[in-house]
Amino acid sequence: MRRLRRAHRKYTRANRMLRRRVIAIGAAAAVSVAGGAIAAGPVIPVGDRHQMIAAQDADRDFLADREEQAIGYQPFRADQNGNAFPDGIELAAYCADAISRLPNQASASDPGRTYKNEMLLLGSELCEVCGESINMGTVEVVNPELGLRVELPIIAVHFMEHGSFSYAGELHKGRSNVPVLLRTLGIRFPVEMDEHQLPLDYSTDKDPEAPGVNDLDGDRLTDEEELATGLNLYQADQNENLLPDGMELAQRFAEQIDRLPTFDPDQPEAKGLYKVSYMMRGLEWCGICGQSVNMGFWQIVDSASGMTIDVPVIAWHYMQHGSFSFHGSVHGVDRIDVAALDQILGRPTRCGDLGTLNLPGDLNGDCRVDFRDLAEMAGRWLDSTDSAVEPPDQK
Ligand SMILES: [Ca+2]
Ligand SMILES: [Ca+2]
Ligand SMILES: [Ca+2]
Ligand SMILES: [Ca+2]
Ligand SMILES: [Zn+2]
Ligand SMILES: [Zn+2]
Repeated sequence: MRRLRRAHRKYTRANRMLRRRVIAIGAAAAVSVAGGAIAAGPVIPVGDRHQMIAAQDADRDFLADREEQAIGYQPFRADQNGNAFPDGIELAAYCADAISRLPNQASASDPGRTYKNEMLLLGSELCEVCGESINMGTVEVVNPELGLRVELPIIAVHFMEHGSFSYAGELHKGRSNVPVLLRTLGIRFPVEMDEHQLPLDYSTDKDPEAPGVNDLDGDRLTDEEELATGLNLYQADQNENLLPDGMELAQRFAEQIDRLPTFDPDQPEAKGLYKVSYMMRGLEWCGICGQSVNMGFWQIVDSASGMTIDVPVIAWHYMQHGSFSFHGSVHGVDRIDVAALDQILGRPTRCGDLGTLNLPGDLNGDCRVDFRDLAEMAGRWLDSTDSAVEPPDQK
């Protein structure tokens, strides 16, 4: 607890410092802060007094039941991604972070890009929780591509930084429209926006051909890959853990590769699933973060089926960041064969893992059939007039 409090104090101090710096240098500086190659996620504030439980919030995760329904979250699970933060707090912090990174005006080179208009006024209001003086103006977020815009009082963003979509200032009180804000910002899950997650049609001057790809659900797995791996084309987060499935699979495969026993090419053949290390005397640079890795590769071998697949170290670097597409100085722009990798590595089959089915009666998907499922059922029953919902077996 003390550690959390310290982290929180550090977070608020850093925030205050940042704000002071932005005021001192002027608005233009805020843009360059966002120009760095890698965007680290926000620090999630815990146990902050700014956080207020919304009305009708069954799981008390700071998202109202109706909001959860609108954004496709589960109203009876407070921590869907299992990282010990209530989902609403985390999501609010990510929204504040995304707003702080937006450029201040429409971009001439990329007219579809989302931007913000800060409309400061000559006057401020006090935060009713911490007493901080906040400009009484508003910030408008504009998504030209979707034709969406939201206007928020600046005090609302202050509360979002503290993990709350509800806000209370001297002048402005209320709650941000969570579904509209998320849609406008292009946020669906509280996950770090990491620039290693290359768009599926990513190309460079050197590698101009981008593969023609469809990704119906936008989870960074192509339709073809979803079909080949038996995943759902239409669901970006099939196991409902708030991680887009393409990202999740890439990270999981990276971990699995890491854990495989490693052999040198001149060692006698091993049995089972293992990797042979073909490291080379040379480095390769990542096109996103500039980190250098060995320019070599691992050959993954399954002695039972005789299958092998080569995974360049640079591809593994990108998979750790949640991307099957990669861009290195030696291997260029390419994408790993997801179907082949899936076939050779196999997928873990614990309940809740991607591609596994829930137990019958496990309505809230927490891998247990217990009283919580009854609560879920009661909730669904109250919400719907559909009398076809039957109670789960009680054993
Ligand atoms: Ca809730
Ligand atoms: Ca929830
Ligand atoms: Ca997809
Ligand atoms: Ca997922
Ligand atoms: Zn405050
Ligand atoms: Zn990198």
